[in-house]
Amino acid sequence: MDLSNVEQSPKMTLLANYQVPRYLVDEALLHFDLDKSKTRVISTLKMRLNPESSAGECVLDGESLDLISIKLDGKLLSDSEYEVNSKSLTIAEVPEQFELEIITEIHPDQNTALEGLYHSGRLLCTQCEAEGFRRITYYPDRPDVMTVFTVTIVADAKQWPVMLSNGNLEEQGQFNDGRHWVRWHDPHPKPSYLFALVAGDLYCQQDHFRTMNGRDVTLRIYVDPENKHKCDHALVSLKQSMKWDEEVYGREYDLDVFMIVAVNDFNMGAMENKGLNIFNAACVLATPETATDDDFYTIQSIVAHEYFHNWSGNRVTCRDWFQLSLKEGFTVMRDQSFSADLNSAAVQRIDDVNGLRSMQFAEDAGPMAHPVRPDSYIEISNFYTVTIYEKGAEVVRMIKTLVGDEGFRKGTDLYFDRHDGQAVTTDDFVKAIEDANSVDLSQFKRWYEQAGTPELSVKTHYDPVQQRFSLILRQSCPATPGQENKLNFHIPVAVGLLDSDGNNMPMQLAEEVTPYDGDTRVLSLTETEQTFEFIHVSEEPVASVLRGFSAPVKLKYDLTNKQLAFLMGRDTDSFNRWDAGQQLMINVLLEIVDDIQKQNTLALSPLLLSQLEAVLNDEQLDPALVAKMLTLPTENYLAAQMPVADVDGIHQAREFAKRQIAISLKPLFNARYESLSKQKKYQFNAEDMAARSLKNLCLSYLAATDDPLQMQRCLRQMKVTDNMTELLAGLRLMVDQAGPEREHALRAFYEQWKHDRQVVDKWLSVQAVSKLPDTLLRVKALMKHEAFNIKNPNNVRALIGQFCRNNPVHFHAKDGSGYRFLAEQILVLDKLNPQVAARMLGALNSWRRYDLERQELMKASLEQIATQKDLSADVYEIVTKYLA
Ligand code: 0A1
Ligand code: ZN
Repeated sequence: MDLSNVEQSPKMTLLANYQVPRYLVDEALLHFDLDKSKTRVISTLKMRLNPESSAGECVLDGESLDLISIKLDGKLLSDSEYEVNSKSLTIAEVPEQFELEIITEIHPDQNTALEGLYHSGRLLCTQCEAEGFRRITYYPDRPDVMTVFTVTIVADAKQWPVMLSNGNLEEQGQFNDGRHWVRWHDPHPKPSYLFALVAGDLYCQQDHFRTMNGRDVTLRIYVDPENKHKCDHALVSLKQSMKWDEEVYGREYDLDVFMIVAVNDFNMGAMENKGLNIFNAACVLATPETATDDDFYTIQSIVAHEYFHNWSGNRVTCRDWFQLSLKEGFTVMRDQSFSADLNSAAVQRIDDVNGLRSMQFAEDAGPMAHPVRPDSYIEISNFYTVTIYEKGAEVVRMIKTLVGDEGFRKGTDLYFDRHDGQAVTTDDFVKAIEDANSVDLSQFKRWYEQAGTPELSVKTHYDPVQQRFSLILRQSCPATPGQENKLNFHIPVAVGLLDSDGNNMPMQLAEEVTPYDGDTRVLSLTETEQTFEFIHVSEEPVASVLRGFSAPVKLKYDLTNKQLAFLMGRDTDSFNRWDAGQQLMINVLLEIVDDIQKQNTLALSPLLLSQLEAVLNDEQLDPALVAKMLTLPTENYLAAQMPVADVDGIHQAREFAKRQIAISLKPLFNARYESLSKQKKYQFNAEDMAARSLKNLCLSYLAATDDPLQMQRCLRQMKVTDNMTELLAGLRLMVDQAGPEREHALRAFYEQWKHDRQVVDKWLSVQAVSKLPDTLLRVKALMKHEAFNIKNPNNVRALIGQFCRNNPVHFHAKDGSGYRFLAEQILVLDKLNPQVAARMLGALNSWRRYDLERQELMKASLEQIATQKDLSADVYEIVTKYLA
């Protein structure tokens, strides 16, 4: 019986209540008799009292398990000697050192939550982070219990020819009855969340990597046979990651084999199980024909991310789940700098900041706001958030900015060295950096403890007689749930000063005797307000503040549109150039929204137009940057800039601006499109990707002119291209124009690609984000299409998720239809897969930022969910926090 959902009023876990585990597990021998409907697990645990604790009952976690028997030191326990409930198994008395043998049965094919051991397509696989191992067997399922695992798997040899677990393959054999067995041993002690098992009829592509100390590591990717042509990119990415981690962090791989498995049903992107990473198929499989440049890019970074966890997460792991950002923030920061090193650093930074601002800032300003190190949770799965990951990465990045590249490396060396094999805290991480650099980061640590996005306001003053320029920096941070008043942060603010020709000016502070050598310098803001006074400043400069986005703050710096245009054209910091352009666009677009509200005639700022023209004409500028600089902020991001989001006004303003830009610069878009259209075989490299991104951007502007010829152009691009990047870009534009061409293009696309799940998900997504008025009806119809299965998280994200998150005009339709649709789907999903259901709720995170009518409608939907009986802890936690 599935007991996972019976308990109501789920309880809160507090960091303040942390206690060391009472019993430790030195060794775990797991024996699996695999079958998709009933798998038998025999777990033999060598346990002992933790010397840091004191004797008492032994409590093991366990959920949705059929308990068959328990033996303590070889003796079968009777019913009275233990107690089981839906969450745990308690043995009243155990000696100081003992062996437990527990037999349980589980039902992988009934596991739609995709936690623990589950059945996906034709394979069996596990997902144990954060608390899935307790759905496999009774165990102290917490990251600070680290164990050496030996895993034996027995199964029918025909149905399950490949059987994998962590570590190295020790032995294997055949039985006479058609079954076979394997034994895997992982010599590195690990927490249960890193356990993995996979079985199925899988194709394997193999490669090798020679480590810096000359050890040969076998690399294997396992996929469904129909995907055997899709492994090359992931293998290349893996080798790049292994090399980069050696060169940049001195980290070498530590087993003889490294395996990656692709599965179709997966709640997240991928999982770093020791030596056996399991990936959502969409995050690892790619060919130029089936995957876009963005997919290739993302796959490279996720492969790297999971690989980097081998040190930042596995060798040194988290003491408890409040420390999740210890591994995630650090590892995201590592994968971001890997991507920056291998591709364009400027584009990487722009994308990272764009993502942070649009997702994390919204989370930090909403009802689920929590610190990078939270101090309470109801359901830990809800804390795999953009705050833990992306803001966590920014926090580590700031540490690096403060201690410098070399200092940071010294710090991470000490951290890995000092804590290898341990389960530690974010405080331990910071301490290692402090000790290696003799710095004091105690104030800085507030970034881990306080939620909310700080505001950084900038004022300047120039004294032409004294030739002094003052930069007055001020910080504040809004209240967040449970945190009324905030203490000052330690904010690293990177600044440069530009003269009227756009040259960097010297930056000598008044208290310094020698000039500062460099174009950008990092100021530390630690008080509420500080003035930094620069001397020998020969003309009034324009300050370029927060270069490279040196801290995750909201910058309040009242530059005029003219000054923004100047920075957009001249700043030597690429990030700030882009950012000035974005701010200019925001100013212009919000003015248009205002004109729409006042029913004024609309016009587009000639200043913006001339800046965009200059960028488009700049042949020296990386085409990838040109494309970024010509991209208007999203409707969602614009909504977040208004006190009350005006959904329809924003949509109309953005469409208007886009069309005006397109019409005004049409000859230029045309020319650039044509010059980038020289047929060239697809390659995944920064230069070609840049060209494709600019080409597709030009096409999207051309399509916005409503010139019917441009639709022909989209069609032509779809016909002649050899890659998904250009094919999908064409389709996306066609899907926004009603008419027979649209229907034909969609049908043809589906016919061509219906055998390919990754491509079919794209087909669902483009329809979900269409601007056409009947989109919700279409989405509902697609839910009945053969291409859609509500049990598959990728399908749900592609269709329902895209509609709710990336189609604001339709999701926020005034009649509330979008909200009612979401609520209905969440209630269905919650019974199947609580994690996916809870994630979908995120679309309502900012519900209090809309007009009162919409707020009422959203609230009604939230209440409809909240009053449902037997909600999962996942959905319960989010919905109650939203309504609080
Ligand atoms: N540790 C993984 C993310 C992950 C978390 C939970 C999962 O299942 C609920 C799966 C994956 C990572 O950071 O890549
Ligand atoms: Zn991770």
